[in-house]
Amino acid sequence: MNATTAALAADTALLDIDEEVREALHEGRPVVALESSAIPHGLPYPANLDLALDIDAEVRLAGAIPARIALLDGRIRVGMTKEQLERFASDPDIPKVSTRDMAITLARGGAGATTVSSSLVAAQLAGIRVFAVAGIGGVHRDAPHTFDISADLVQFTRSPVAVVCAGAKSMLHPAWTLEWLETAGIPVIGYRCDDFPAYLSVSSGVPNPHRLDDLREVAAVTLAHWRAGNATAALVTHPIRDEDGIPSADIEAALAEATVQARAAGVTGPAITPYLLKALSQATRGRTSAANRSVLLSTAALAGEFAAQFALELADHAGARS
Ligand code: PSU
Ligand code: MN
Repeated sequence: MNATTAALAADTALLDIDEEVREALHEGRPVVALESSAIPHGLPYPANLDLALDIDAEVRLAGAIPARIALLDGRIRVGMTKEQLERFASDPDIPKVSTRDMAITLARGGAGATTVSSSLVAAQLAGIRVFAVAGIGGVHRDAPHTFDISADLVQFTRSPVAVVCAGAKSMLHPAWTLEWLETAGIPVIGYRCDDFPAYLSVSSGVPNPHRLDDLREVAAVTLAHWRAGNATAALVTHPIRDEDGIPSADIEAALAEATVQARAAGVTGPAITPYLLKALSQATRGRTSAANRSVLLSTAALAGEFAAQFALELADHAGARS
């Protein structure tokens, strides 16, 4: 590689990997990457900080190391410190940064709260193979008019990372999101569930294309996806706990109201997701906040367990080859 080619290659020198995360990756121990966009743009301070710390604790309890991703001072941080989390939680002006916006933030040296898409770019660069998020972005319901399809979906076609989630966010179109994923060749595996979950509700009413009940088998399928040469993501879906899920009829009622408000306020583009999530919480008088907490914690725990199973599967496979 000549100097020009090298200068244009993906550059891990942009990464600031937390020491504990670096060691775990080096030793092949399970690591779960997490996004940071919900921290400044989700709950108010300090509830957002406490929730982020609780999510990290769930990942640890399940036997993996959490690696929360963010952009800081023109660098990609993998594994935020408590002080960094505190800063993100207390500053709502830190912008939401998707893959599209990543380079601008990096080159200018500012801070950025990474979405699923930009977090996956970072996870891939750092060599992390498991990512957790309660609700992925997807095809928005007004997409036929707005073309609003989350960059999360497009990034799945570029990053070989297992995304453990409770389906797509409630305000999205689940059937169109699954169609998009099928077109893109992204495996979607329901872990112990028939239906594609709907984030705050147990079911979106649309089935997962596949169901598996053994997490080690899910790990084996994910590995097979990559061994076959697919450099893309695989989705592992598992719903919110039954007792914490909100009936979809209630979500729909609240959403109808929130959507009217959003239109009246002229909210579009990247602002629409955080706006609708907040409006949903207000319309249900905080009920969605409790559900949100529940699904964030359960997804983080499952991702930790999955990462542990995947590490075993990978070690077995590596052992069989040597
Ligand atoms: N939670 C929030 N605000 C957000 C998101 C989550 O409170 O903005 C992010 C997630 O990181 C997800 C993104 O990746 O919204 C999807 O938004 P869009 O539809 O703009 O791609
Ligand atoms: Mn969008």
